[in-house]
Amino acid sequence: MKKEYHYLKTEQGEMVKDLLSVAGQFFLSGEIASIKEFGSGKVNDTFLVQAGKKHLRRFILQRLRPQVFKQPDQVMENLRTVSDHVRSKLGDKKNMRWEMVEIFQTRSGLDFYQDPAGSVWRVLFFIDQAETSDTIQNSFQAREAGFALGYFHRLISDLHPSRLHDTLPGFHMTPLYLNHYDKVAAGSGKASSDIRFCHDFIARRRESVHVLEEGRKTGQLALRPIHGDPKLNNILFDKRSGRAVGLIDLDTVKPGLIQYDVGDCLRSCCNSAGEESPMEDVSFDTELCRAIFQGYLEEGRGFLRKEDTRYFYDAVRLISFELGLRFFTDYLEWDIYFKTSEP
Ligand code: GN1
Ligand code: MG
Repeated sequence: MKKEYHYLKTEQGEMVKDLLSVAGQFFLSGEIASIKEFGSGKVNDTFLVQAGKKHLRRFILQRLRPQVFKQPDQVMENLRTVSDHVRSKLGDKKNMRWEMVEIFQTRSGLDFYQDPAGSVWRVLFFIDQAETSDTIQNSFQAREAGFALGYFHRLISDLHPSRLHDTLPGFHMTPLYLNHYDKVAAGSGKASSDIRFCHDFIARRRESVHVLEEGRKTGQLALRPIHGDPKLNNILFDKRSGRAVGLIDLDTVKPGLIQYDVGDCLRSCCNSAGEESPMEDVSFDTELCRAIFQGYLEEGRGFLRKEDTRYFYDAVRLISFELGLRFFTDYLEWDIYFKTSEP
């Protein structure tokens, strides 16, 4: 069979990584049928691998972005901890489909491979008969999305946050993004009417960025394991029934405030035009929001406290602002963090 990609072009344009030899750490080289780029993540490099002796199976091969994940071994330890925890709780439930990301180990029995340049690579089992969606289809799907986040939160709610490394210090702490923006903006020579618009937009809202962190400081909100990136296309739906069957992209699972998760899920799913749409098409659909909460709260009853729900409204505004702030700051810094296709 044709080998489709042997090399990965890094952000710097170097052709340095021999994908076949990386995949060869996990599979016998004669078993690898193809390796193709896959997905639309803005951080890691992701490939679909087909491999197997008689029957080909699909796997996800990923390189963790070293500029973002400074301690990729800890990201992998978290993934192992969460994956084992959830799997032990699911037991052999037969009445409902729920998929948990599963690590496929290297040929020497490790959870990841570190290449000579220091990059961490891992392989995950591909989850079949499931799909993701870039735009929300209807209220049924919205309710399922809410259920997925609530169920995931419930499954990890008894995992003590101290068992997880903080792999991205400052991730989802909006005031810290604002501090960083202030420094970058002060030294940036970029100027245009769009840029001025963004600076003004931020100036008018900067007082609001402390709301969740204040809640944490006063003890109203508690640190718990969170997903960290529960946008629509990180939710898996069963191909036939359309029911949500799992959350993927667990690299940002770490101790945090679940309000950021709820806010981010609403930010992503209630904009029925999808994340990559032009600004003028973006809206927030309150009917979808209602459906998401119906799904979420049914699961949430088991672990939410009264104070938790009081912050949900603030959270959706805050996380939308935070993401805008992060992308705009990265633009001012010449796109060193996110892989983007448009200014
Ligand atoms: C990044 O790589 P991806 O698309 O899963 C980012 C998230 C943002 C998202 C926006 C570690 O996630 O925080 O919400 O882009 N992940 C990290 O699309 O920064
Ligand atoms: Mg992500």
